Amino acid sequence: MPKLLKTQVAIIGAGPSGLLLGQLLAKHGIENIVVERQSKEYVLSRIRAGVLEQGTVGLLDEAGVGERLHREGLIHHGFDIAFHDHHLHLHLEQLTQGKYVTVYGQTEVTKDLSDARQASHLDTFYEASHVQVSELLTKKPLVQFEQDHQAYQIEADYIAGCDGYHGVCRASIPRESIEEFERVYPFGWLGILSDTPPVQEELLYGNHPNGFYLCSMRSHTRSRYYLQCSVDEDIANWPDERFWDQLQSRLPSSISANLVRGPSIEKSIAPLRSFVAEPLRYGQMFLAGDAGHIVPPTGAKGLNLAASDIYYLSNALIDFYRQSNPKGLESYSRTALQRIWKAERFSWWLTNMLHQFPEKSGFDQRIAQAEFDYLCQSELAQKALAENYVGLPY
Ligand code: FAS
Ligand code: PHB
Repeated sequence: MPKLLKTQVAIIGAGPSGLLLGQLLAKHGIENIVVERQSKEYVLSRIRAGVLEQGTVGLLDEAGVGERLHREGLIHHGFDIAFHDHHLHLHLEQLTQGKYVTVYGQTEVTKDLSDARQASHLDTFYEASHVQVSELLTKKPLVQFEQDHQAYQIEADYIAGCDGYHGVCRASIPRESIEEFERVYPFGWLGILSDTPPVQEELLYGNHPNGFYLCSMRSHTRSRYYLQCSVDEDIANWPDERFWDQLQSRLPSSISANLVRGPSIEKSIAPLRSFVAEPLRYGQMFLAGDAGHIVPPTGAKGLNLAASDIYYLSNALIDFYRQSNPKGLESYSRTALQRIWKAERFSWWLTNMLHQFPEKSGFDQRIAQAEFDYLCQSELAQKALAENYVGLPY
């Protein structure tokens, strides 16, 4: 016999989207339950995004989880782009009249959010299996799942599908009620984490004849590097030495000697895709974050788009419960999708400029070179890139 639970908002997924939504709703007295398929340890072990827009930082502050972020996060006023051996520095603060980004790993964001949720004693079910959502077109949608051999059923007013690209929520929407747009890239990113000082203080995105590379970091002593690799790459073929050799060969000659090698503490391959589902609502269920869209990580938009979705959805739910005003819920999908598609465009554009496409013709490669040359010569082009990188307004 299932244990019957009731709540106002049932949140599927304890990644950054789900946990951030849960904190913002709880702060306004809106009951919510989070249901997560994996263990808390597994969720916190994932190494993903690294760059936060100011809007994301502001939302984390509002959720009451900004203290460690402000203490340990690194403010970055610019970043570099290299094309073969040519180096361009983008002064974000000058190009955007004072905006900047913060380098603080998604792992830390998720940890801060899950610690805050635990401290708030809010209902959270980790290691939930057989998660199902149903009755989505009724006023009382249901979430069913099992945990520790006990069946549960949650009756809610609304369901927030924050369960990522491979989650159950989007998959539960009838095919005729949702449209999906996708572009799969013919390569992946091979990422490595190492306790070594970053090769330079700010991020460096590079396009080299052997492929894209990114030099990022988590702190002054922990580096995060990525190499473009083939989409079916076997990570077993990438011992640390091969990674370091390949990265060093792609770096501009002016800094390659500064690369400090060390043992990898994490190594993984992420596929790259652009993906959007429309609309981001089905009956009483809303999709937010990776459950509704995916961007190639080139523009550092994935996590930040999840944050703006949660900004729109949390405010819409607060207006509904506090002011009996449903307008935000009715317009959530349209409002969120407007910002999503602009971030999809930016991420697609930067990915095309910075990666080597196996099937690309000489014409396409010269277009990518011309994009970079135009960027180097035009402050207006740099301003356009910078305003997207720091994050377009909500
Ligand atoms: P998430 O995928 O983070 O979280 C969804 C949660 O739902 C997970 O914990 C999952 O276990 C859970 N779930 C799934 N199915 C469920 C079910 N049936 N029932 C219950 N729970 C379920 N973005 C960047 O900006 N920069 C990067 O470098 C970057 N690298 C990435 C690398 C990888 C491998 C991936 C997959 C993504 C990367 N991203 C990056 C994007 C990433 O940061 C996402 O945008 C971010 O995790 C979005 O957060 P959520 O929407 O919470 O989705
Ligand atoms: C990262 O540090 O993981 C990172 C930074 C910027 C990106 C993608 C990933 O665009």
